[in-house]
Amino acid sequence: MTSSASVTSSASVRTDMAGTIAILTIANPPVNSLSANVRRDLVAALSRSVINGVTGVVIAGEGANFSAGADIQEFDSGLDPTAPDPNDVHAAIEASPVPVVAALRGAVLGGGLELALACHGRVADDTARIGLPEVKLGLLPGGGGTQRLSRIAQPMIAADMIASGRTLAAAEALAAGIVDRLGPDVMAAALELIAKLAASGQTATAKRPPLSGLAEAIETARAAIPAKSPHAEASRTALDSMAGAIQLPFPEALAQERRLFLGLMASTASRALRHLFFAERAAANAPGVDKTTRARAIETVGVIGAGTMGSGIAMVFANAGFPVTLIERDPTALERGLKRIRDVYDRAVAKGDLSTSQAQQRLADITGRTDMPALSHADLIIEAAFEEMAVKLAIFAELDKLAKQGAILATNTSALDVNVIARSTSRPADVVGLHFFSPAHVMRLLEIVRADETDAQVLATVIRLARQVGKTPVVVGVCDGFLANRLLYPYLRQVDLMLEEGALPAQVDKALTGFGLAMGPCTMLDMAGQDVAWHVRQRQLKDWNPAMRYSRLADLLVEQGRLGSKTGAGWYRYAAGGRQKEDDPAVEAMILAESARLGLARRAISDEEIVKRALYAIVNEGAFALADGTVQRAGDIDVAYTQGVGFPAARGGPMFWADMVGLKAIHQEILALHAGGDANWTPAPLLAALAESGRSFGDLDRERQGA
Ligand code: 3H9
Repeated sequence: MTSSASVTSSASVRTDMAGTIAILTIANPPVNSLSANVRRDLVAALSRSVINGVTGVVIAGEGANFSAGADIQEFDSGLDPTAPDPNDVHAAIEASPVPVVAALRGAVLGGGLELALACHGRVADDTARIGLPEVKLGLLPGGGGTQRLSRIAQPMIAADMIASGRTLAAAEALAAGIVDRLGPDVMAAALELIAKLAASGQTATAKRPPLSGLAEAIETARAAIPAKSPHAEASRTALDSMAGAIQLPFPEALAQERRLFLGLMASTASRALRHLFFAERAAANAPGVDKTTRARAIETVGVIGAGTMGSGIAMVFANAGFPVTLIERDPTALERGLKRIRDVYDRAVAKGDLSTSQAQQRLADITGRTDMPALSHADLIIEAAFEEMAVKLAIFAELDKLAKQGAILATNTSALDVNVIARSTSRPADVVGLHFFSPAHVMRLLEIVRADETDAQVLATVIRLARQVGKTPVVVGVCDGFLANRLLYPYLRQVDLMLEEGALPAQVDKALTGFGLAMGPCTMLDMAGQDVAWHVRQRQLKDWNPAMRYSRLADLLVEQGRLGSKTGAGWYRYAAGGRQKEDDPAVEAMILAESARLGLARRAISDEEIVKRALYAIVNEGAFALADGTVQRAGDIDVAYTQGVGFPAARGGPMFWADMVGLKAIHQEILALHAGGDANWTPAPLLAALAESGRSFGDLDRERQGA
């Protein structure tokens, strides 16, 4: 490229000259978001360049990314963006007398793509990831994206991108007409394109007509919106806005887009999804660990136990390209585990999700062994054996002898004391809990359990590794059930108590799925196995507070051998071998008999009461966990519940939902429930304190972050 000299720089946009062409570089780390100062500096730099008589302008991003779009942080600070708003920036570009070309690399997302679409041309290298992901935040592209993409991109692709938020690779964007040319040296390609545009004259995108076939593409995309998508409303609204390209003159369509954008921005669903965006990123932060903490190198992984969890965990790492040694002492059980893995990959190939060669590669990365010493070179060893302390301690004693120095030793326990496991070894600093959720290769949540002596480097390593293998890490402290399960215990207790008082399993499930949960609690326990929850209850009953009401209904199920779908019966009955559930009169009779035995006059329980009691129990326990320090942020609970327990993302997680309901109201209702004398409803002092001071869980997170 032509040599350039930096001539002007403002805080967020640098201007360099390449001959008579100005190169404006957005420099707003980490992702060059288009905050108010960037917009202002861009307009100023452009106008200065034009006044100085440049023959063309390139807009680029500093570092690896062009721009990840609007600064999402700004959305909560007021509905009207500080001038100039994105449309003013785009108008300035379109009014430029000389061609303006966007040089695209890395993230070209949301407002970043909208900025590029307002330019007269676009070039990209093959690192570019191009998309309008606004719907994933419950928004629509509000800076002309629905209008300009309709005039440039192949309509079926444009409508799908806008409704689904899907990101395109550079080559796909070229084929769709979004990018004019690709080149390994994006700046050289931009200068060439400017020369070509200057010679041929250029038309601003806004002046072009929408492409034909748009109406049909919009309807096709509308029909493809999944009914249960957390952003279905945003997707539909985004397509309505896109239709403006056909129905209205450009300026009016742009004004309509802005109106619809502002409407979505004020919606609870968008606030919830934006909250989760930041909560997900914050959840990876733990005291004493930050981006500068050195991580250990992880190249090989060992997994102990080839059951459902162990084989799922092996796939998580093989899917990300790690060689995995899977240990199971019994050769038959090992073969069963390997077959389970083969079956998953075969199904993925049959569905077209994986190519045969990808599946073969992943399978080849998993080596089954029956001898523990095969793990002596592994950098990370994850124990996923039977959930019993004696079993775990025996395995860790062996690992302590054979694992290499510096290896990270992890347990996938879902409730046992990781401190006890860690201290049983001579290297407690290397021990951590990695609690995967079933099915491990599908569920995104990974609870990282920090034991008292877990080393900060170990924690930093597993946090980074989690993101590398596509999981969302949430760091939690040691307690019974860690985060997700701990908060489920009081929830499930309320379900059983409501069954005693007058509800039936199908009604409870319907009320909670009606609220948006992916699965009702009775169905969930039938799937997970009633015996699993029974073991937890038996452990807890050992030091039960007699002031807490306890229902033995779920225990009666287990005593009758009704362990859930695997035995053909639990809260529901199941056709032979199937998962199709139906109500079982025997269960209803059992529930009614128990109510009678307790002398409870059964009453109609409304869906509203079911939702409140079930969710308030989670919120109250969440407040206890926040106060005792096993959970750092309310946002962590929201991330865990939306990604691990099927809580609807459009409601932001239980703690965000509680903030929306109002902590004062919830506290009052918990006090009323507690007045009945049941210690299950002992209000968490933290909830009381927040309610009394008019603060929210969100406020608490912000205060703790600032502390
Ligand atoms: C929009 O553009 C609306 C317009 O249509 C119209 C308006 C009128 N803003 O994810 P990472 C932060 S809506 C503010 O960990 P990665 C993020 O919080 C926007 N901050 O890295 C994190 O901060 P921290 C449409 C942002 O490499 C840091 O950057 N755009 C933004 O795994 C690194 O992020 C989107 O929805 C932002 N826009 O992934 C894109 N983006 O270090 C959203 C990131 O303090 N962003 N941050 O935790 C992404 O998808 C990913 O962040 C990206 C990088 C792929 C870019």
